[in-house]
This record gives sequence, C-alpha cells and structure tokens, in this order.
Amino acid sequence: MQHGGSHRGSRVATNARLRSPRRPSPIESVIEHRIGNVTLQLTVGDITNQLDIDAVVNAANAELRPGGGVAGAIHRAAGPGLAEECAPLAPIAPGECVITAGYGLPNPHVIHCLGPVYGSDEPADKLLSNCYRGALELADHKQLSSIAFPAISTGAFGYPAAEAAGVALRTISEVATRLEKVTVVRMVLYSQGDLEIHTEVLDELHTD
Ligand code: AR6
Repeated sequence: MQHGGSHRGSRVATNARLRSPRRPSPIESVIEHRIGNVTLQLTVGDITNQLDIDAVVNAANAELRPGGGVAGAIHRAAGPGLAEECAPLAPIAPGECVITAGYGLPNPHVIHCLGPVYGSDEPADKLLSNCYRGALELADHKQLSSIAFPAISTGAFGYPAAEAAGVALRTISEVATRLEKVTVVRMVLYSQGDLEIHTEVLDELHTD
C-alpha cells in the first residue's frame, strides 16, 4: 500500500474473499484510497460491527427513533439508552446531523443523519451531500479520528445506489482535504454489489 501523502493516492484490494453481509466480520475486504491525510475505505459489512471506529453514522429518521434498516440495527445494538438520548434532539431536517454516545455499540459515538427521501426532498443531491459533509465536520470538531458511514438514503428512502455513491464519494473527497483530526473514513456497504458500484464510482472520480 502506498501512503506517500499524495492527493490522488492509491487504491488496493486486500483479501478478495467476500462473505455475505449477514455474517459480518470487522474487515473482510477493503478498497483504500488516500486523500491528503485521510484514508478512504470501502468495505462490505455491518455498520454495527465496526470495532475500530470512533463514530458510526446512522441513516436516521427525522424523529431519531429506532425504525428499520441501519437505524433499527444501530438502536438494537446500542440498547434503549440511545433512544432516550435521541428523543430531545429530534426532530431533525433532511441533511442535518446530530451526535450522541454509542451505548452498547463498540463505538463511543453515533452521528445521526437524516438523508433525503428520493423524489420528495429536494434538491436531493445537496441534502445528501450535507449529510456527509456535516457528519465529517462534526467528527472533526469532536476531535475524532475515524468515522464509518452506511450508504445513506439508499434503502427505505430509495436513492439509486450509483447516484448516491457519486454524491457520497465526491463530498468525502472534497471535505477530506480540510479535515484536521479525522484520518479514516469508511463506507460500510451492505452487499458486494454495492461495493462494486462504489468502487467504480471512486475510480471514475479519481481518474480524471
Ligand atoms: N449495516 C450497513 N448497511 C446497512 C445495514 C447495516 N446493518 N442495514 C441496511 N444497510 P436504510 P435510508 C444498508 O433503509 O434509505 C429506516 O427505517 C441498506 O442496504 O437503513 O436512509 C429509518 O428509520 C441501504 O443500502 O436507510 C428511516 O426511516 C443503506 O444501508 C429510513 O429507514 C441505507 O438503508 C432511512 O432510510
């Protein structure tokens, strides 16, 4: 792996064997890309099983309640203390982020972001970009060194995966150059198909 501090950096694949996301383990396979001091990682896994990460991002609902998908998994793993801390922070608007403790999660913090509902919250790309930018800036402000994102809005909220990947990876690439504390940004994808989509989008972004 070349980490020589170049802006364009390098991308490497390690351990090509991928498992079903239903049987996640911390890092089975990682695509890495260096942006300034930040290592951007793409991997398949479960957002609730990121053992080495300071803050995991929740694809939240406006009320910051458990719900389904990522939010359900995060609240189940964290336990009821998370919903109690969330209650007075709600509601949040599309593109907004708030931070709480991680409770029973392996991570000290959760950053809850409300992504746009595709086809309804507009402009969707701006609102989705605000989630990634806001979460990264919040993590940096809190002096955290690592953050892991799920693919916000691409489940129940219906954002097409490739379009969302473009917004996510472009925003992370832009913001990464001015982060002072955060050095690891991980996208935790839930299927190998989503990993492939993100890998292609990352290649396109950084081969211009
Ligand atoms: N780890 C990583 N990724 C996951 C996991 C997991 N454990 N579970 C699902 N995904 P979603 P949204 C993927 O629906 O679209 C909830 O009901 C999933 O395959 O969690 O922002 C909330 O209460 C998809 O690619 O978030 C909200 O109402 C991505 O994570 C609403 O859904 C996001 O799926 C939020 O919808």
